[in-house]
Amino acid sequence: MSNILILGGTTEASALASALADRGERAVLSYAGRTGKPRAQPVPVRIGGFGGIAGLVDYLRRERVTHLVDATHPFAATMSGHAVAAAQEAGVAHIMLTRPPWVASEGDRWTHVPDIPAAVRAMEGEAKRVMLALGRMHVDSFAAQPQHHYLLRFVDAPAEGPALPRHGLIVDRGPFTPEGDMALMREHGIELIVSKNAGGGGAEAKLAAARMLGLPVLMIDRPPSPAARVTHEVREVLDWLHQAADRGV
Ligand code: 3Y8
Ligand code: NAP
Repeated sequence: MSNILILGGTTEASALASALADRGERAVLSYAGRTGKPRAQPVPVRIGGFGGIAGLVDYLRRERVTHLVDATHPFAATMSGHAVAAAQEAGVAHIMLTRPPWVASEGDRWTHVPDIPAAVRAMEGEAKRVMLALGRMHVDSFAAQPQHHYLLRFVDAPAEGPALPRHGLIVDRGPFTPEGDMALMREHGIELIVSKNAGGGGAEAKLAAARMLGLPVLMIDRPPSPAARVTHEVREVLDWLHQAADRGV
């Protein structure tokens, strides 16, 4: 009998949880606890860190997890590194369920930067109206470029105001729509969008909106991903689970 731990926080993780619930598989979805009211799931949910690699190894052993599916966001690099190491140490089958990076298409005006600090450096220059669609965790880095007016979008209302002298704040969770993001960009006179290369469908609306409005995008490339088995398809995770089970792992 499989006992699956899904490291969640993405559209793909939720889709996998639904597929496993439909099949009556035993699974738990794990959130870090970054948001106040994470989306309800059709499988049991646990919330909070494990306590590093050692904490995750203890959890895997204590809960007799048989399969670990890392379906975290491509920028959740620490969690993904811990998952590979802990699965190895605990002898638990491991796979990453992620989504391919976005690739610029006809009409896109993207400038790629390797990481958040490079994005901050690229913001040198005269004041602009910028949609900083990075969520809450990295906003303070942009205080180094206070000349811009930033439009921020957080999942939850922050306890205190962001450390940016000129900003507007939207509290909303995705998935978003191109029409909604176009209206937002027009309403706020946005001249530049800053985005992580998250991939997937839940955050790409802003890219379609930028393309339709002919706006430039500063695209932050993903951190390196650990060496591991990777798939982009829920179907392939289900096949893997049965193969692994057949092999008795
Ligand atoms: C807590 C769980 C689902 C998953 C939905 C996806 C899509 C909507 C789009 C913009 C970009 C951003 C942000 C974003 C999206 C999905 C997905 C995705 C981007 C929730 C969720 C958790 C989080 C954490 C949150 C971060 C923040 C990032 C907002 C739930 C809603 C910007 C990433 O306030 C905070 O501390 C928020 C932190 C990490 C990045 C940041 O640096 O602020 N996601 N987002 C997860 C946990 O606790 O383990 O509350 O239900 C999940 C989703 N957010 O099941 O439907 O699949 O990516 N999330 C980015 O891509 O740049 C918004 O505004 O255009
Ligand atoms: P991170 O920097 O890679 O991880 C930092 C620490 O947070 C981890 O070491 C772990 O703590 C804890 N953690 C992370 N994900 C967890 C999970 N699913 N369950 C339990 N603990 C978790 O992670 P992050 O970038 O802060 O992302 C946190 C969550 O938000 C993840 O679920 C991710 O999928 C989701 N998310 C992130 C982004 C983003 O842009 N980063 C976007 C959308 C969704 P311990 O060391 O104590 O175990």
